[in-house]
Order: sequence, then C-alpha cells, then structure tokens
Amino acid sequence: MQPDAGPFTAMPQDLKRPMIHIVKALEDTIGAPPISGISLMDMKWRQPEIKRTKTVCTYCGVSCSFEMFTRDRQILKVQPVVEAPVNGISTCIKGKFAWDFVNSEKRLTTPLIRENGRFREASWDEALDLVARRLLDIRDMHGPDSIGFIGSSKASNEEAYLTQKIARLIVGTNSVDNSSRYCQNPATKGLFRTVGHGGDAGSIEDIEKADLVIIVGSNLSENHPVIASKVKAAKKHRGQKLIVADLRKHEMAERADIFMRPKASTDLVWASTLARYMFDHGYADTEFLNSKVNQVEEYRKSLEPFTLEFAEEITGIPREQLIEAGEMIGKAKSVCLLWAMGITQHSHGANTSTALSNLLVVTGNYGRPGTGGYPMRGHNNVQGASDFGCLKNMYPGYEKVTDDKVRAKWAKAWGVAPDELSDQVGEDNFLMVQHAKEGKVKAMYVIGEETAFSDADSTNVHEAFTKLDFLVVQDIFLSRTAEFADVVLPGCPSVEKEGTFVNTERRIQRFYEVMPPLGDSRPDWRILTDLAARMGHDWGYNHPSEIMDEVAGIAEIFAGVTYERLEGWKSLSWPVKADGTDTPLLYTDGFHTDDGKAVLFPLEWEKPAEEADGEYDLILDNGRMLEQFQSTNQTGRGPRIWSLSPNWFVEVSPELAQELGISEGTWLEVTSRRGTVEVPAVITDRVSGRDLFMPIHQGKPGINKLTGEHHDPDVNTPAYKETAVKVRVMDRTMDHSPLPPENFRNGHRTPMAGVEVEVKWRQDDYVQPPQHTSRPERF
Ligand SMILES: Nc1nc2c(c(=O)[nH]1)N[C@H]1C(S)=C(S)[C@@H](COP(=O)(O)OP(=O)(O)OC[C@H]3O[C@@H](n4cnc5c(=O)[nH]c(N)nc54)[C@H](O)[C@@H]3O)O[C@H]1N2
Ligand SMILES: Nc1nc2c(c(=O)[nH]1)N[C@H]1C(S)=C(S)[C@@H](COP(=O)(O)OP(=O)(O)OC[C@H]3O[C@@H](n4cnc5c(=O)[nH]c(N)nc54)[C@H](O)[C@@H]3O)O[C@H]1N2
Ligand code: SF4
Ligand SMILES: [Mo]
Repeated sequence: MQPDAGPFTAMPQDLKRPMIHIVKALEDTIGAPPISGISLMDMKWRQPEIKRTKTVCTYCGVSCSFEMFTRDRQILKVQPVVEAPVNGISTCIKGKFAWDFVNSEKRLTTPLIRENGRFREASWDEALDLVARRLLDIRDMHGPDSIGFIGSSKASNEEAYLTQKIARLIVGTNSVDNSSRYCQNPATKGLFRTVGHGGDAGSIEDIEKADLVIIVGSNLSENHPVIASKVKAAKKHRGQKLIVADLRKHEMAERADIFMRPKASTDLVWASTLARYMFDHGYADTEFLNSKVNQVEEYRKSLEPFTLEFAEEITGIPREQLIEAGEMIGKAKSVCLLWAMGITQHSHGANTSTALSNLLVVTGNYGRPGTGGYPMRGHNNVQGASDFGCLKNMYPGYEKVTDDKVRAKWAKAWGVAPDELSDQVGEDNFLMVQHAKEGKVKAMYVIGEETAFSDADSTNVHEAFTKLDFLVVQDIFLSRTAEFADVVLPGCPSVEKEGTFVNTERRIQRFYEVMPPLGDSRPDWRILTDLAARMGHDWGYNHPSEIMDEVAGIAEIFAGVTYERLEGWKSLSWPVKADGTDTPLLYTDGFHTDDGKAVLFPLEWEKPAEEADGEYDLILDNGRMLEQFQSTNQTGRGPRIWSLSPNWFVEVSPELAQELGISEGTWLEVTSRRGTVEVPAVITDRVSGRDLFMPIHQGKPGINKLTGEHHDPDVNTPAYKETAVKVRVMDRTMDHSPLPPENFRNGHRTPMAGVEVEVKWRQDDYVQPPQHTSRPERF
C-alpha cells in the first residue's frame, strides 16, 4: 500500500495518519483493498442509523421481494437478495427506483370531508363516525344491496378479507369486487371451466423449465419484467422454444421463434384450430385424455369448423405459420402458456381463455413440471384480493356464497345465524356503476382503486359517481376517484404497514413495516377495524397476523398459513394443508373438479362487440409501458421514473403514417364513438397496418374517455381492447419525439434521439373537487 496515494492525498495531515493506520489494520485483518476498507468502515459507523427491512414490491403481480435500506423516512436503496424466492437478485426499474411516491408531498395525511362542495380536513373520529352512520342509514333505508364495495388489489390479503367481511357480515351484501374484474376474471373463468382452480397452474420455476413457452396477448418484458428475463435466460442458455401471438411486435415478439400476428379478437380461432391440428396429426395425448378428461368427444366434434383455411381467413395468420406452430406445440415435451390482457380485455375473453386452456388439456400439458396455463396477474395483490373474498360470488378461498354449507360455516365462524348472510350473488364493479347511474346503488366504498380513470367509458363512470348519495374513497393520494367522494380516508402504502400479498403463482409472502405511517394516515386494516367497531362489530385485531389466523381457521385452501411459516424470506403457495404443506404445482393428483377430471369445453367463435367500420376505421390497441404503472398515482410522483415516459402518444405504423402524410411528433385527434383526445404520433413498426397503440398511463382525461361500455357478458370485464377510432391530422407538430431520447424501446431509438426534452414530474391539480363534481350537500 502506498500511504500517501489515492483518497488520502487531500486530507489534512492530522487526520491522514490515524486514518491510514486504521485502513492498513483493516486490510491486514480482512484482506480488503483500501477503498473497500473505507466503505466497510463507513458502513459500520453508519450501521446503527440504517434500517434494513424486507418488503415486497407494490407494483406488479410478479411480487419481487427485497431489502429496503432506510434512514428515518429516507429510502436509501433497494437491495435484492439471493434468498428472495421469486426474483433472487433481480428487480425491474420500478421495484428498484419507483419509491418517490412514499414521501410525496401529495400524500393524503388526514381524513377529508366534503362540505359546501369543497374538502375540509377532519379528525378520524369525525370521519369514521360519519361513514359508519351514513352506511348504516343507507342500508336500513334502501337495503344492503344498495351499497357496493371495491377492495384494493394494492392492499394486503388481510385488508381484502376485512373489506369483504364488512360488506357481508355488517352490511349484509355480497356486492364486493376488485380490479381483477378489469383484467383477470375472464382467465379465471376459463380455468374454472377446464381445470378448476382460479390461479396459475404452476410456479415461475415451471415456466423456466418448460420445453416451449407460448405468450399470448401479454407484453411480458414491460409488464412482468422479471418473469420475462427468466424466459429470455431459458431461451438463451437452454434453447427453450418461444411462440408469441400479439398484435404488436414487442420485445418478446422480436425474440420469438414464431411470432404470429392475428387480427384483433380472433385468438379463439387459431387456438381451437391448433387443438384440432393436435387431434388430426396424432399429437393429442390420448392416454391423458382417456384417463383424466371429460367431454373429449363432444369437444372434438365442436372443433369441426376450425380448419386451417377458416383460421387463415379469420385471423390473417398464414396457414404455413399455423402448421409450424402446431408442429412445435405437438412435439414439445412440456408447454407453459402465458396470457394476459390481449385475451381477457375483449368481449369474449372468457371463451378465448377457455380455448387456450383447452389446447393445453388436449396436449396433456397440465399437472407435470414445466406445464400449465398461466394468466399473468396484474397488480401486486390482485390475486390475493380475489383469494381473500373480494368477489361477488365467493367467500375467501373460492367458497361459493350460494352454497348453504359454506354459508353456515362462515356464519358460525363469525358468530351469526346463517340467514344473516346473503345467499344472493352480489354486484360486480360493472353492475355497481350501471346501477349507481340508475339510482339503485346509493353508496359505494372504494379502496385503493382509481375507478374514475381505470374503468372503461369514464364519462359514464363519472356520471354514475355524481348520482351516488354517498361515496367513500380510501387511498394514499387524492385520486381522480376521490374527487367524487364525500369522505376521503388516508390509507398508507405497503412500506408503512405489515401484511401479506399473493403473487401470480399463488405464492403468499410477508412484508414488514419499513417506516411508520406518514402524518395521520393509517394502515387500511386498522381503518376497517375501527370502522367495523363503529358499526357495532368490535373485532379487536391488533396485528394483521390475527386476521390471517382467523381466515386460516375457516377457508380450507389457507388452512396451514401462519405468519411464522412466512417469516422472513419464507413463502407458501396455496392450497396450503393444515400441516403447512403447500402446492407450487397444481393438478399432480387430479383436477380441482367434482370427479378430479379436467373438462374440454366446446366453444364457438363470436365476432367482437365493436369493430372498425367505414367511419371508425382503425382499431386502437392500448396497454402499458415498463416505467409507468396504471393511473401513475404512484409512478407519477417523482422525476426519476416519470421522466422516462412523461408524454402521452399514439403509435402509428410506417404504412399508415405514409397514408396520413405525418411524421414523428405530428399531433392527431383520436376519436372513438365515445370521445376525443389529442396526442402526438410515434411512428414505429411495433404496430402494423391499420392498428394503433396508445399507452394507458398519461393524460388527464385518460384513454378511457375513448373506450366503451361493451364487455364480456360472461364476466362483465370491459372490452378495453375493442375500441374502433378515427384519426384527424392536426396542424401541430412537436419539435421533438414524444418519447424522451433516453427511452430506448425495443432497440428502436426514436428518430429525434439526442434532443433535449423538458421533463417534469406529474403536475396535477387534483387538490379540490373540480366544478363538475360539486353537488349539493348530501348529509
Ligand atoms: N410496467 C407496468 N407493469 C404492469 C402494469 C403497469 O401499469 N405497468 N399493470 C399491471 C396490470 S394491472 C396488469 S393487468 C398487467 C397487464 O399485462 P399485459 O396484459 O401484458 O398488459 P397490456 O400492456 O395491456 O398488454 C396486452 C398485450 O396484448 C396485445 N393485444 C391486444 N389485443 C390483442 C388481441 O386481440 N390478440 C392478441 N394476441 N394480442 C392482443 C397488446 O398488443 C399487448 O401487447 O400488467 C401489470 N404490470
Ligand atoms: N384502456 C384501458 N384501461 C384499463 C386497462 C387497459 O389495459 N386499457 N387495464 C385495466 C386493468 S387490467 C386494471 S387492473 C385497472 C387498474 O386500475 P387501478 O386498480 O385503478 O390501478 P391504479 O391506478 O394503480 O390504482 C391503485 C390505487 O391504489 C392506491 N394505493 C396504493 N397502495 C395503496 C394501499 O396500500 N392502500 C390504499 N388504500 N390505496 C393504495 C394508489 O394510490 C392508486 O390510486 O385499469 C384498467 N383500465
Ligand atoms: S417485476 Fe414487478 S414485482 Fe418485480 S420489481 Fe418489477 S414491478 Fe416490482
Ligand atoms: Mo390489471
């Protein structure tokens, strides 16, 4: 070591000597070079001030877990660790950096009550008393089903459980739902019909193990990035095969062995055609079908119309490519099929999800390692919100509200007579909004969901909200939905409380309190417990583990779940037996149906509810970007993430750009049958022909000004992806690309790369209810 070299040269003499001795001594004992020595020493000195806490990401359904390093409220860094069961040392940009929202000055820190059309601050006692009184009054006057609850897919399992417990036990209604109505319910329905459980068939490890992965209508590398990186690695290192079916040439499409580009809303046709191909070419797993599957012949008959010719005509996928895909699937030893919003957000999403699951059943791709159907769950806890009972027809653990035995069991556990619990299926998100508009639903309680922005046909939703007698919104920000509220209750985010989340592979993980709640905000479970007490039900929970113990004692699929078994980095995948045995891979001993057999479910293809015509001649695909999350209520609170994609835009194919005579940055007026928005164009071959694509995150009116009320009749999921539009070229062009130069998407740098773009973080003005929501006093 050269004592006078390196970092010590500029140090005063009197400090230099002892420092050098310390570093030398350190190097002698631990063998670290001087710079690491200083860093280690520095860390040791600061250690007492730095807190390290395990948490689980608050964004997508992958549920990465990591350590968060904090000093008081300052988040110093996110440190992934090898022990993390899902992600190990990986995270995506959001898990690593999108935490500015936690200390945002826009956080709600005190309850608000609307008075004379404006919000004023209120104490918790006043706000909770008011909510309790109004809900009980409305229940007594208009009946239990005049009140609807939306549970949060961001909040914990324990919080979802309490949401439905208040709805069912105290109010007496089954009208409780969560954001899976917007995304995964069609997939769940497809799985219920064919294999029985409403969750991914196996684990992320199974996806990695598969011989062939098929990704349909899912932009995996932006929306489930850590799973995408595992698929990329399996392909690179093990030669795993990849088929992608999507309208858009996204990153996984570019990496695929076969990239099929069907016409929008036609996936049921190619999936059923490939199922027929399996039977016709000896690839159907006859042994599996004979011993483990019902309705084989009936289903096979239903496949008659699905010839290669028919498929080519309807889907536009060339016959040769269909055969190539059929051969690849038929020959693969194990297949995992992943699907998401490109399938479910259509008017027949449940049927198409069923068709995809049928294809897996025909080829025997369930119940073995490396096989199965995997709807990619959206929010960090959208799986848990459904699992823990925020559904109109199920108690926690998918136990039917219409089953007398089930109701008797829950009534006993909750200490009431069975007839005090409703045996009527309740209303979902969609029906609550419709009936609010018609004046039948009088009150809603929305927890951690940006319904006013996220639900389809937002103008219609806003109208419904203004008709309600009473609206409670419990969020961490004054959201667009909160603008319509009568009472706003400040919940707090995952890092300020304890609880558990369930991820896309049914894995339950614990998260711990990183820092105390900001201001006067409170964990949602505490708010709901306090509210219940004011409504006459003193549950007395002091910790979320007590809530989990209660559920585990009642719902069979959680029988063995305890906080001890989930301590630290440990996790459990449901169903969990009483002895703690969990089930990462489902269906190894048969299917979750009455006789243990899978079902092949016959289907017909139906046209989409909204199609392009002479006037609205383009189809508007829409979806997500890696850097933003949904309404951006969380990713829009700090420049680090927001600045990577601050502008709204519409992707236009080079062919269409030529036809319209536009260049990058030209503003377009995009008009659907519902409304109009103005956005600049990005010209890219990610979209082809007459398809457009718009992200769903930016813009105050939001994309849902354009989308419509049409929905899947099986599950009431909005057909967001079936939106026909027309465009008008405006006399305005941005002097740079709408994408910042550093936004390097799929290797397509924008033509304006290098131009300085002014980036601000989301400036919003949602601090007071705007004009259109100010109404006469309602209490
Ligand atoms: N970065 C980020 N990640 C997220 C989210 C986020 O906001 N930001 N949100 C989370 C949530 S809530 C969800 S539900 C998931 C959603 O995850 P994804 O389903 O991956 O979400 P989308 O971006 O809507 O992508 C849908 C894909 O379907 C394609 N598609 C559209 N129509 C069709 C069709 O008819 N056929 C086929 N084959 N493809 C079609 C689109 O081109 C697009 O590539 O993401 C989660 N992860
Ligand atoms: N056009 C179009 N529209 C779509 C879609 C699409 O693809 N296209 N996708 C749809 C889909 S799949 C979904 S899931 C919906 C998503 O819709 P939303 O569920 O509305 O998604 P977010 O905007 O993330 O809203 C979550 C809210 O929870 C709050 N929050 C976060 N953590 C907590 C907490 O711990 N407690 C409480 N109380 N609040 C919390 C956040 O501040 C935020 O306001 O959007 C749907 N809308
Ligand atoms: S992949 Fe999903 S869970 Fe993991 S860090 Fe990114 S957003 Fe969070
Ligand atoms: Mo979602």
